[in-house]
Amino acid sequence: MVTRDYVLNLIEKAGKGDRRALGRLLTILEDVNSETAWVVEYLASRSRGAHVIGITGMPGAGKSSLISRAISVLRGRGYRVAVITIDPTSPLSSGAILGDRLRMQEHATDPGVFIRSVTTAGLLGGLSLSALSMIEAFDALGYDKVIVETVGVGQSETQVMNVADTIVVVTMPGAGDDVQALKAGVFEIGDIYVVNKSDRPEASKTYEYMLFVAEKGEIGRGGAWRPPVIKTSSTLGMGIREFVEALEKHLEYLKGSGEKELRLSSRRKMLVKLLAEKIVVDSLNTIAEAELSKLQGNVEGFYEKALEIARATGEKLVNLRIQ
Ligand SMILES: Nc1nc2c(ncn2[C@@H]2O[C@H](COP(=O)(O)OP(=O)(O)OP(=O)(O)O)[C@@H](O)[C@H]2O)c(=O)[nH]1
Ligand SMILES: [Mg+2]
Repeated sequence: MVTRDYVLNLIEKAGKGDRRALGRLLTILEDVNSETAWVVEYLASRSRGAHVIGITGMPGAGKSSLISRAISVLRGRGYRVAVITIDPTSPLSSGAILGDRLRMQEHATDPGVFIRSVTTAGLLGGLSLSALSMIEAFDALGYDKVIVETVGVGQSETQVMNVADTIVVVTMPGAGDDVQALKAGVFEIGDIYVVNKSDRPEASKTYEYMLFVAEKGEIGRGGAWRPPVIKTSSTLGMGIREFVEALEKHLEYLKGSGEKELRLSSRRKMLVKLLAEKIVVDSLNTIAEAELSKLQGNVEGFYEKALEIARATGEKLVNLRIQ
């Protein structure tokens, strides 16, 4: 049982720089439910307007390496930085999160940097309630930049669009196929496009192509902002300053145009949606388990049974009260 005093104490300590307290708070946020939803609400009410940056792109494009380089520049400018890396929970990808950690390890002892992995994907795939709740925590605790690294393929890319202020799409030089894949998923979502691994000879071709589509206005989310295309090499540390500069410019644009407010409101809407989803699933699980344990042997008529459970869940939800 997580008591209110315990959590408030954690938040206070975390606010004073106690990293263990912050770690514990994040563990509570890893599995938000009806009993702990108030924590997220409390944190959200103390938002300090962090710049939430989503980094997405193909697996292995160099997202983590780029983040690690960018952290150094951001720290040099006095910002506190939090990173949330999202693991797609597939056994195949368990190596990815290790890779993420490894690449950012040099910052592990910096008190102005906090890196956390989220292992649970959302119930419907993609961004999870845990990740969103953690964004609220970092924001409330005064982290200036909250960077979310997403898996790189699938739904999380489009979902990250709903929560981040600035979306960075990282691509790398390679076959035209990659560009086609990129085109299918992420041409419309980025605010900044990065061609990483520009130390490789094929990089200029990819860069030229990206510039070409950028000039034609084929990338980006529409509106007055024209997404820049930046060439970087995380290995050599090239283009990192330009990248951070682009992040800052985009933040200025968001503030100046009033879009920062809009993106905060999309983030909160997403939070409401994911919380609703969680409440429904939790109730369903409780009821289903109780009902299923009553059933004996081979069950026939399972559609009717499923409907019964769904109805019972609905009834339970109607009677649910805020704790
Ligand atoms: N040549 C070159 N290699 C790079 C560069 N950036 C990253 N790499 C290498 O590319 C590989 C993947 O880098 P990561 O930073 O883990 O890429 P990622 O996009 O975070 O990967 P996932 O999280 O697994 O999707 C590593 O072997 C890096 O060393 C770069 O600028 N140039
Ligand atoms: Mg990574």
